[in-house]
Amino acid sequence: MLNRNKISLAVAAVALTALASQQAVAHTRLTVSSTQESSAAHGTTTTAVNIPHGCGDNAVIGNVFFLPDTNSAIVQTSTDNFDAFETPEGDNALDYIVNQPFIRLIKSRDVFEMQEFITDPLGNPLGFWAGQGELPAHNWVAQLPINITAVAIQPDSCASKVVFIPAIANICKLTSLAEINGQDPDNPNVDFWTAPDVGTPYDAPAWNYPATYTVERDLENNPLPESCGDGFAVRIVPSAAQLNRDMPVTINGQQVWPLP
Ligand SMILES: [Cu+2]
Repeated sequence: MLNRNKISLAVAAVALTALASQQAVAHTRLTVSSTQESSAAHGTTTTAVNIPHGCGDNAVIGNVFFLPDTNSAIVQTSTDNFDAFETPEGDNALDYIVNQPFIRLIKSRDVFEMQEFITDPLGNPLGFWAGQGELPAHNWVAQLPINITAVAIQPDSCASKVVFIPAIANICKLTSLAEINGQDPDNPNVDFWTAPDVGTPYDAPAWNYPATYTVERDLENNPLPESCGDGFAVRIVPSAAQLNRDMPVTINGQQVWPLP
């Protein structure tokens, strides 16, 4: 009896794992989505924005990717079991991390001919947009390679890990925001992989859930303060102000997406 239970549990586990990895394959994610914290000055994680399909039957003709700007980011902390999150009043991302992660673009023209950095007001690269190329809607996968610079976790904080929520848009038609609002959900003009409920035109639909980039605390070299217990997870999400600032694609001072 015991053995049979064990076997059916194992079968269920395999089935669940298969389901989970299928979901991971189905959506736009980072190929490497977690790393350990590091204070190494030049430490980076090599990863890529993985786009597994078009917007329904529409080919992807552009992409936007950026990390949250910690100056304005929404900060959430986990409550129980690291699953549910709340947004404490007045918390700043730098309460939990020592430094903002930036990106380095790995030079590549495999999918898109044009790439430009998306920067913070000081000129530091938070992300990029890419265009002039095409990912066919079906049976092709695009990988847009980047490095993400190392992040250190605040030693006196209770953060056991920090989950960055990047904002990603797969652009399939150059349209106005109005045409995005009313788009066909089966063959959309753009697929947003962003946090829902931020309150911008770029929020993902509620059924969607965004990509993540997790920085795990190095518990050996940066142990949690005793008073923290097991600690909690922190989630850092681009603010509405940042989404409205960084999503639009501008070439030579002219906004090309969304169409004005
Ligand atoms: Cu998908």
